[in-house]
Amino acid sequence: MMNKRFGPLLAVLILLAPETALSDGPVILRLDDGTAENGFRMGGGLGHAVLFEAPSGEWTLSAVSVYGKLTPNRTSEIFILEIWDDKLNAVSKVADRADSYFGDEFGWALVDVPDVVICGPFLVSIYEFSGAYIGTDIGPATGRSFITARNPNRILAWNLEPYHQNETEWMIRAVGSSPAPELVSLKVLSEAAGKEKPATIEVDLKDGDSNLKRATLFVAENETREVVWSAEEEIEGAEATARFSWPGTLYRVSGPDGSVSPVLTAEVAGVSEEFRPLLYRSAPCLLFLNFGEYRAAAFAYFGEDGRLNALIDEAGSVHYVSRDVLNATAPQADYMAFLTKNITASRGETAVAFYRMEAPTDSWILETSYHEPIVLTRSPLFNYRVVLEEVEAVAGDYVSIIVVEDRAYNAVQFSPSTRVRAI
Ligand SMILES: [Ca+2]
Ligand SMILES: [Ca+2]
Repeated sequence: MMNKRFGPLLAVLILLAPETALSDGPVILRLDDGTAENGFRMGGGLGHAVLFEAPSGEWTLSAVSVYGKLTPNRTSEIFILEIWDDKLNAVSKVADRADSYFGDEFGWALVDVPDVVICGPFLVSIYEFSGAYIGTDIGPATGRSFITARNPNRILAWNLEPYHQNETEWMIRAVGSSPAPELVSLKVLSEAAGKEKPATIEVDLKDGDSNLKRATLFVAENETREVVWSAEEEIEGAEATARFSWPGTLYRVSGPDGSVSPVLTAEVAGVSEEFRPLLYRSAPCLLFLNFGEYRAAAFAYFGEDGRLNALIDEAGSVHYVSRDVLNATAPQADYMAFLTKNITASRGETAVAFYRMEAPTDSWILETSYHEPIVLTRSPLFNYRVVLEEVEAVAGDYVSIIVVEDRAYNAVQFSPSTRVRAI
């Protein structure tokens, strides 16, 4: 019921210019975490293969990124890279010199492949004939990294002891593209923002392959470029209109020892009537447990009255719920007993750091950082005395930034040239 919010946006680093889309660049599919714990060469005509799924109906694969390095005494000068469809037929391939792409140190090589339109699952495999090591990410893995062989094309049994398939990820990524959301029109319907009459922005969008997903408004102070407000709207299909309003306010979180603002929040969707007053708004945050020993991306949930009512991490683990939430769930339950057993957010050992975002003038890249952490020093019986409040934004000019995403991981950014104004 509590959906993940902001995650994709926080990962998005995009350029923007007034009323122009600049980020319909390629999308990178990856299974690895970006750091190599090891490197392997197969030799013997065997391949390192990774199974991906095209993120939209027709996705054009244009390149493959491989993390690798040359083998010191290599017996082969060339490598072969192949793209296989779900029936293991090669649909695109490249053969080239290994030393044109790899060096003596590990690094990412971008290998251009003949463009191929892909539907559904596909395999990317590289045969290095002992000429190169392929970077290997060891840790929790998807089980979608394989060992393959060609002619006939086949997937072989895993035999890389002591490494298991479910802890090994080849550092091979697929680079491709699909139609990105496009702007039809962007109108600032009302530029003065006040509680009575909010600033209103309307954006008409279209998408060539009909998989619109979400539009998000960010409002940033013109001078400092700090984002003070965000709001998102789910959209779908080939055409959509998103309408945003900003009442000239921002959110502040106060704890017993001070407050932080602006805090970016969203109204919680899909909550049943009885929980709605308790889980009204959520804010993405970083949760520090055991004096910072453990940290997790999480969401803080606040009630309509502003009180902190829940802390739930990205994986869905509940670290705190208030007495009111427990009462609504299980009226007979003893909160003190529940606290001892189920609450991992221990008083004094837990802190919550809320995100802040900036849109610097020089780069126009939305940057994410954190506010000072709020340490939960008071009792969970009193919601740690942490409260969310809506307060007036400083009067002045603000810029608005709209990020539009589709279900194929495209994220495009637009900004109207008209500013909005807090009055
Ligand atoms: Ca790793
Ligand atoms: Ca699309």
